Amino acid sequence: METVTGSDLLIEALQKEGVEIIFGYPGGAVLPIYDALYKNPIRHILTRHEQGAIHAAEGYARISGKPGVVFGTSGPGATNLVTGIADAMMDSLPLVVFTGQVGQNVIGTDAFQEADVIGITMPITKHNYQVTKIEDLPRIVKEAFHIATTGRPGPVVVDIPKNISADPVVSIQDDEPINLPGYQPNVTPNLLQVQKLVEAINQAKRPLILTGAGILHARASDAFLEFVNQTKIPVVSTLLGLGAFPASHPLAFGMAGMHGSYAANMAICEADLLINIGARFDDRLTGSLAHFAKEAVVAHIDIDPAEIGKNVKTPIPIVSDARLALESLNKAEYTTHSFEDWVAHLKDYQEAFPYWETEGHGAITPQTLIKLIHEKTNGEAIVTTDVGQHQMWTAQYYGFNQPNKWVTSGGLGTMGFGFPAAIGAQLASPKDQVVAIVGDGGFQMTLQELAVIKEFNLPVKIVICNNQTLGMVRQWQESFYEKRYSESLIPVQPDFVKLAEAYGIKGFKVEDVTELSQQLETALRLSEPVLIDCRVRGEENVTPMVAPGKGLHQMEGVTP
Ligand SMILES: Cc1ncc(C[n+]2csc(CCOP(=O)(O)OP(=O)(O)O)c2C)c(N)n1
Repeated sequence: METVTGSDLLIEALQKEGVEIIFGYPGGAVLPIYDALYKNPIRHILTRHEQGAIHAAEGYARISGKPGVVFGTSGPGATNLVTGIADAMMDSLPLVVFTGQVGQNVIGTDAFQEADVIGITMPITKHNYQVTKIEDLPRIVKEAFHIATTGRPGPVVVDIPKNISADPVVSIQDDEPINLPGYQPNVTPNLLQVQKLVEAINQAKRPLILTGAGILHARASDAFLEFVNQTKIPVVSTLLGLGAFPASHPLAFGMAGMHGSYAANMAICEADLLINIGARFDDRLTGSLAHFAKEAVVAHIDIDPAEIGKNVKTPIPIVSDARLALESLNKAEYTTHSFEDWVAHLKDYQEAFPYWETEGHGAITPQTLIKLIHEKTNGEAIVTTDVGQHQMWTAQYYGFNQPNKWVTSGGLGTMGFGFPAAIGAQLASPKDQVVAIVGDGGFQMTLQELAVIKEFNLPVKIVICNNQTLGMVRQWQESFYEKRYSESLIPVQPDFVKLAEAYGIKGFKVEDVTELSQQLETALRLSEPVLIDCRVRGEENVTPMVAPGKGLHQMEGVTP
């Protein structure tokens, strides 16, 4: 009888799932797994840090719609993955993460490189498993992919003790269908609830739709566009929902929330019906809940019933996949054919209170930088960001017109996310132009992955929005801590261009606004990785802003 190892079973199971790419980093407890991978056609991307691997897997999942797969070793390998796992959980990205574990005979003895991965990841995973019997491996892998990708997507961890991955076993055929009685996500909408929403739309005078990433995860932008064109309801977006609806559409009123547009926030304040499709009512979006959407009846379409009514009272709850709900809504009859006065009123806000920036006086303003990146990429690039001011300027100024081109860490707000996520995005979509817009602070958290874009000649363009500070922290200290810039100024920086060159990558430094356009164009044209260290005005702030604890109507910095 043929004998194989647990690792062989694992690789076979991954092939059955159609896995084409794995991001990871080896170590003692996963050596048997890496050995089984050695002659296998599945592509492995060796990042230079486990955090790079998991953010790359998130970028891959975000763009491809397929689960990102990660390998890491036990102990420090696994703990280095923790931030990315939590990030994927918050932003509903499907990941299947395999961690090595010490042998079962020493679990619980503080053995070398032992960490309680199950305990550590329990609150930040959709589900986790420790494999205790080799025979269970194929079933667990199958279940892990099922759980990660169905219902509300999320990360699943599979912890594999070394003896299980290394020991020989008689080859196991697993043809059983998945049987998880406790996990039956509901994806189809209740038609009575849908009808209730249709009636509410027909009665509303000032309806508004809030788009979230749920539309993007469901790949439902076409159905959504049809819904808006049919109902003529104006649309605002969350940070993560950008691109679900074209920013240039006449009914698009931009991003809402802390750094959203005044028009979008006032639309929420004044709406009489708020239809949330696939968004969490996150505090960065709602501001003070006591003041949130006071005039509105709230409808919420979400695949995760736990999100509905969690923060905001929701008389019209619809538990459903966004696409299925929209398809059903698109079949309905709408008696109101436009909300002209309401839309005109919002247009007045939009024209009177656009995003504004201070005069650069020859220096590059971050806003100019983002607008130029939009122009030079025709607004069609996949754009990833880190977290901070540059992230908010990108959200405000890039003008996402296409779905699934925007990759950012929204829920957890993870610095160091943007660059490795760009690697995963580029691997998921080799033909797309991928631009990673990063802060000089965040980039320094994961820049070792420059080795990866060099090794695989990934034509990712890295644009450092270099204000020589931890900009968003500096801004809060200016606004809320009387300019006490405690540990937010970072005067000592590497020479980023030389650093790129040290990895064998082209680097440009741009300081003058007159050179920016040309330099960007040159970099974007090259079919190789390029880093652009763009020096921007350091004292620029992201405006307008809803200060913490304030309502959306109390937005500050609306005008210069
Ligand atoms: C891992 C992590 N640590 C700390 C923070 C808190 N934080 C949020 S924004 C920010 C500053 C980011 O600075 P930079 O990367 O230079 O971007 P900028 O805001 O200047 O555009 C910090 C420290 C975070 N979000 N993530």
